[in-house]
This record gives sequence, C-alpha cells and structure tokens, in this order.
Amino acid sequence: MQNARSMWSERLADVLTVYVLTDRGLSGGLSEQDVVRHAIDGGATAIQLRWKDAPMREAVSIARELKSICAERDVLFVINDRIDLAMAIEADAVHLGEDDLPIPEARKLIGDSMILGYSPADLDEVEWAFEAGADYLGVGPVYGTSSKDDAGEAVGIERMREVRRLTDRPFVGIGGIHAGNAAPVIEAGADGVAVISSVVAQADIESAARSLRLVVDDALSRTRS
Ligand code: TZP
Ligand code: MG
Repeated sequence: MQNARSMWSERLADVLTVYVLTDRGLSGGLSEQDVVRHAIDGGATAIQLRWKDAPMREAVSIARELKSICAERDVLFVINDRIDLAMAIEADAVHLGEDDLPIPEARKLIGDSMILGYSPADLDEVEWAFEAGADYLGVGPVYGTSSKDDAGEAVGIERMREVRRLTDRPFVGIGGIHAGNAAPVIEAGADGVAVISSVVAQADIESAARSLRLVVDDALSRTRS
C-alpha cells in the first residue's frame, strides 16, 4: 500500500488551501466530529486535530473518527504536536513546532510514512526545516491572534514574501486570518491559510469555511495564473 507521504506530497500545496484546526474551547460544545464535518462541507481542504491537554484514550478514539471523516472526503488529516498519536492512528500528517520533537528525530520515527508540517521559529529555520525533512511550513502569526497564548508578535504579510523568496515548497500563513484579510496572505506567496477562530468559533461553521474558501480560491486564481 502507498504511504501517506507519497500519496499527498505531489498535491500538497493544493491540499493546504483552507486548513482548519480544531479547538474544543472555542467551538461552543460542538464535538470535534461535527466541527470537522461542517468545515469540510464548507470547503476545508485539510483538518488538524489540535488538542493540547488531550486525555490520550479519548484523543485516540476521536482522532480515528476524524481520520475516517477526512478520508471519505479526500481531506488531509493532521495531528498536532503528538507524534505518538499520529503514528498510532496512522494519520496523514503530523504538525510540529519548536517545542516538539525536532524534525530529524521525528523523521527517524515516522520514516516516509507521513507528511510532516513544521512551524519555524524564524526565517533562519525555513531552508533548514525542508532539508531536515519537513514537507510544509505554517508561518505566523500573520495577524494578531488570541487563539494561541504563546503565538508572539504578528509577523505581518511581508513575512509571507520573505518565506516565498527562500523556498518554492508549500507553506501556509496562520494567525488571525479570516475571509476579510486572507487574500493578501495568498497574494504575498502563501499556498493557503490555516485558521482556528474564523471557522471553528463561528455559529455557522460551514458558511464561515465556505466564505474563506471562496476568497482564497479567488486570490489563488488571480495570482497563480
Ligand atoms: N499558530 C500560530 S497562530 C495560531 C497557531 C496555532 C492560532 C491561530 O488561530 P486563529 O484563531 O486562526 O488566529
Ligand atoms: Mg506544537
């Protein structure tokens, strides 16, 4: 059987168009399964289970369900932080940051079995991350955000241009992005946008995802033709 990395890598930039991260605290009591179904109905192309203090037994069971919901709809399914969970349920991808297992050690564990995403701490890490085995990057926070406590200062749109100058590999902008400010992120070179609150904290998740997808598709078609 083909592994997830080889299955997704050729079209990874396209699959990262609208990348929605779950956040139990922000989605008003809705289950992760419902959040993800609505987001995919609205046009999300990738989903990340982001659950910092997850009890592992529950996380395994939810992650398995999300994996199958995503697989049915040809949506990339990513586990945040927890390489053990990602391996246990054979997720499509794992997303790591500077406080997680470093990329070379992570690659040693997962081999070529899955996509690896990374959030670089600064521009100096961009080329290193790809050489070390990352498949895509999440760069931000582009705008101000209150969804991540230690997100740091907004890096702004210019950072998207700087990253694009350094690499032609896939990356998404993240942080404070919504339908009203997503276009400049794409115009500056990002392949897609990753969001939490502008989709999962909305009363109508499906329509929030749809509005974002429309704006991003439009920006992509204007800037990549
Ligand atoms: N990494 C950088 S900013 C951020 C993460 C996980 C939070 C994004 O959430 P929102 O609500 O889309 O600003
Ligand atoms: Mg992390």
